[in-house]
Amino acid sequence: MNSVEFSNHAENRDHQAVSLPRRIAHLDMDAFYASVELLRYPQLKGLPVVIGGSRRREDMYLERLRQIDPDKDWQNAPLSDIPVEVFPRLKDYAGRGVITTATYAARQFGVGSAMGLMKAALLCPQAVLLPVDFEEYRKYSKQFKSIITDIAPVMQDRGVDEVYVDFTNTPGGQREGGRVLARLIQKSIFQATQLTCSIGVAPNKLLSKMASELNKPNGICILSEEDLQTKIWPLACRKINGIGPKTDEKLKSLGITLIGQLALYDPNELITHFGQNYGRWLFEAANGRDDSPITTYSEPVSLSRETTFERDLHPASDKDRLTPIFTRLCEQVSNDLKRKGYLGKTVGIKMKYDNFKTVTRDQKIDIATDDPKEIRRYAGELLKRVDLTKKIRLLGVRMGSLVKVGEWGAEQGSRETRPEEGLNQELF
Ligand code: DCP
Ligand code: MG
Repeated sequence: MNSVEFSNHAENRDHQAVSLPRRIAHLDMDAFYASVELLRYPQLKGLPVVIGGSRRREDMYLERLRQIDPDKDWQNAPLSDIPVEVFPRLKDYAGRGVITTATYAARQFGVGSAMGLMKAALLCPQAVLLPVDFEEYRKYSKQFKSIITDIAPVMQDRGVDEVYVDFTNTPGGQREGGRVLARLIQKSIFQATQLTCSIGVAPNKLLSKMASELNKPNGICILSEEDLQTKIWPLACRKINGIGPKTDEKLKSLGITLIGQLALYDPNELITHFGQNYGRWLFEAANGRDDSPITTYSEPVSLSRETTFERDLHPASDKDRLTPIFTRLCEQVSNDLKRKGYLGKTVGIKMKYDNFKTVTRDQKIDIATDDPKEIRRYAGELLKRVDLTKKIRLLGVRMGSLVKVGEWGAEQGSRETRPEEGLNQELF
């Protein structure tokens, strides 16, 4: 898995003479990774398909394809020619990978994001299992976002498959409460990519995010303040973006499960339990109030890569396996930095033990870097600060305190490549 954390900078607020009612859209692609895969393999349309796990050897398929039709030139055949029966099935999976997403046909069996593949195999053994291909998803992500900004330029990127768009002052953005523009965006994305998305339009970001889920897939939901009690209050508190599992548990212990209950709770009580800021925010959010701005530009604050092993590994006895994995993670983070044009000034590692306890360690470094050897050296140093006597199931490397390559200025020129003195004494 790779991940990017963002901090928001420039914010965009319109200060126009005539103030129109705020119309904020949230757009979220439908079963994104899976839908992109179906563009390659249209023969899988309508079938349960889950995305997860790692890539298998292509030549394994070739062998099976040759068995099916020895005369066909499979090397040069279009991917859409691959017969459905050749695709790997969930029931044949063994390992500890998790589902990133599933097609709607697969979701009917109760499988979905974050579920272990082997657990999902019990629910839907016949589902086709495809590996993740982030490159491909990033490509489509860029494409659908650029279609949106051509139509409505004030857009906030929220990750690979979702954005907020300010319709307020965009031509047509007020028509039918935003439905006309939402339809145009949906249609334009579909025409260009064959991908569908769902859009919610509401007076603020908080409500629009919930609205976009209400008519999924390929839906539009226009939400006004009057709809709050009928459409939002019956939903579980977790549906509010900003209420995580821990808060949800705490709310439940107070007898609050639905947003409507939270909205009618005594705000002072909430402040007692959750503190001044968060307690107040919970109350306001449940009442549909949110004035957070659309931020149109964001810089990553960190880039990280991590991997969960097929089986737990011990730092001493599995050193030979861990060393290349660790080095590879550093190289991947380095590539991510280079691709995005950043240098990092903090190196961090993450380790999850076989008892699921997670530890992280990080260290500021003198000169910002994107060099894989440097990252590897500092990350190796950090290993000395964690317990290496227990088996581990996950290992991660992170670079933080990022600066744009060009903005690092004179110091960048003096960046020295250091000797690899640390490598010999590495712990793994
Ligand atoms: N994703 C992931 N791990 C998760 C959740 C999501 O890797 N635990 C990835 C796969 C998804 C993409 O992020 O395709 C977008 O996440 P969404 O929550 O928007 O899920 P989908 O787009 O797949 O489905 P939906 O139609 O419900 O939006
Ligand atoms: Mg989505």
